[in-house]
Amino acid sequence: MHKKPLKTLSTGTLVALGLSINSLYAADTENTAASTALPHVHHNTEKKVSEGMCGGDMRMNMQGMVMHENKNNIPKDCAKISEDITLEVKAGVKYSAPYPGTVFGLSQHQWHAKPCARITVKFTNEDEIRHQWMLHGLPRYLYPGGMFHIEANGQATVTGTFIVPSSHYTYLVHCDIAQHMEKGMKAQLVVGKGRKDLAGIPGLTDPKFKDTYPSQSSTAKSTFRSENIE
Ligand SMILES: [Cu+2]
Repeated sequence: MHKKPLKTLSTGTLVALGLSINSLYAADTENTAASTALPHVHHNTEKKVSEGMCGGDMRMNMQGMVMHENKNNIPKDCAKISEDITLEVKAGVKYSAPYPGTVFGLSQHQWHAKPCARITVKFTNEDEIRHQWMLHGLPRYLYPGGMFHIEANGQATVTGTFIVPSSHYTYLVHCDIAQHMEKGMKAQLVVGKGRKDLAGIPGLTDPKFKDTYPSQSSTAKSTFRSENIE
């Protein structure tokens, strides 16, 4: 396999590009090609590029992508799938409206499922920018990095499926694009009885570190949502 397209970009450049569709696609193609034909060539470079982003287990099209999807591998601690549920999740600036101080939001910031549930997430992004529904804490033998991840490009719907293990657990869900979690795109998936609620879930829990400048906070609010303040 010829490596010229990847060589023209340094690893640093690719990392800087982050989740740019083109760089991800190039990295994934190179990775697959290398693992079948030339297993050792450029291995380190490719590994760095794909770390935390793919690892070959990714589906992508013009609408966005799904990473580490799992429809059929039942976790080893589950005898069978306990339930099949679908979560319809919408993302966008407009869902931040009920939560002062946030800029982005989700139609819901908490979901419930049974242990060993198979969960399909239908993720609709109503903004013109990218958003993600990224969940952490899954078993790593089934989900590289313990992560399941959907990304929807502007105005697109992307659907993906994963299966949770038998543990009662509260999983972090967020959008990993810079500042989106801090500005409201943080949520939790409670499986069974869950554990402790996570901090800073809009409408549910207080942030770990509260703002200490209330006057500035109210100024920002009136600027950002001037249409609500007549
Ligand atoms: Cu986002």
